[in-house]
Amino acid sequence: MKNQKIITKTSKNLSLILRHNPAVIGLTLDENGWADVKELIAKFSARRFKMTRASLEEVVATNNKKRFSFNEDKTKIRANQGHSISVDLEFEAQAPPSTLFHGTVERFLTSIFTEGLIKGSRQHVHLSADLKTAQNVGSRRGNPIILKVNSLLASQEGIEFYLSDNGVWLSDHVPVKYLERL
Ligand code: HQG
Repeated sequence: MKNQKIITKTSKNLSLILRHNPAVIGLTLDENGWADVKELIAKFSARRFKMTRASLEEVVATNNKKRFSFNEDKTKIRANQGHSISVDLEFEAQAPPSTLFHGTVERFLTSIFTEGLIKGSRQHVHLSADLKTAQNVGSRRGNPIILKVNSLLASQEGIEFYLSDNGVWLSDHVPVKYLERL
């Protein structure tokens, strides 16, 4: 259990560092969001708490949302999605399932049904292929409201969708006409 606590704490710190603020430990990411693993371990251990390659590998392997990935030779690591800093994750647009879902809360609905789904501080709007994930995402903020996205029509009409390495569907903006409250 103690180990699990450290893993969770490490994961939360990594989300902050690799998605939002690498400078907090004096790190820089390359243009594609990659951090050098040796440098990350050294700088993380110096400013946070002791991190080893083994503990980092465990975080990557066991993370419930597969938030992080190594490159092929495991010299670099990055977050798969969720960034607020500008990085190019090299996503290629691809055909989405005909329906996608977005979990939100009541207080955002007026604005969402005025301007569509916007990315806010993140680099993309986050969508899911399954209802359950959208429910969980909405629940982070209160009683979840689920929006159904007519992604088939949207993609036919030129809206682009991307799939992150950890299975999150992303888009730049989803206009109101493709949204329906469930
Ligand atoms: C809302 C977590 C007003 C949107 C989750 C959401 C997810 C609008 C909030 C991932 C709006 C943005 C992303 C508009 C959208 N007016 N509000 N026009 N358009 N919104 O956190 O989707 O644990 O950036 O409904 O599980 O909640 O970090 O996005 O409520 O997968 O890996 O603006 O973050 O994953 O909030 O969550 P967020 P999200 P991690």
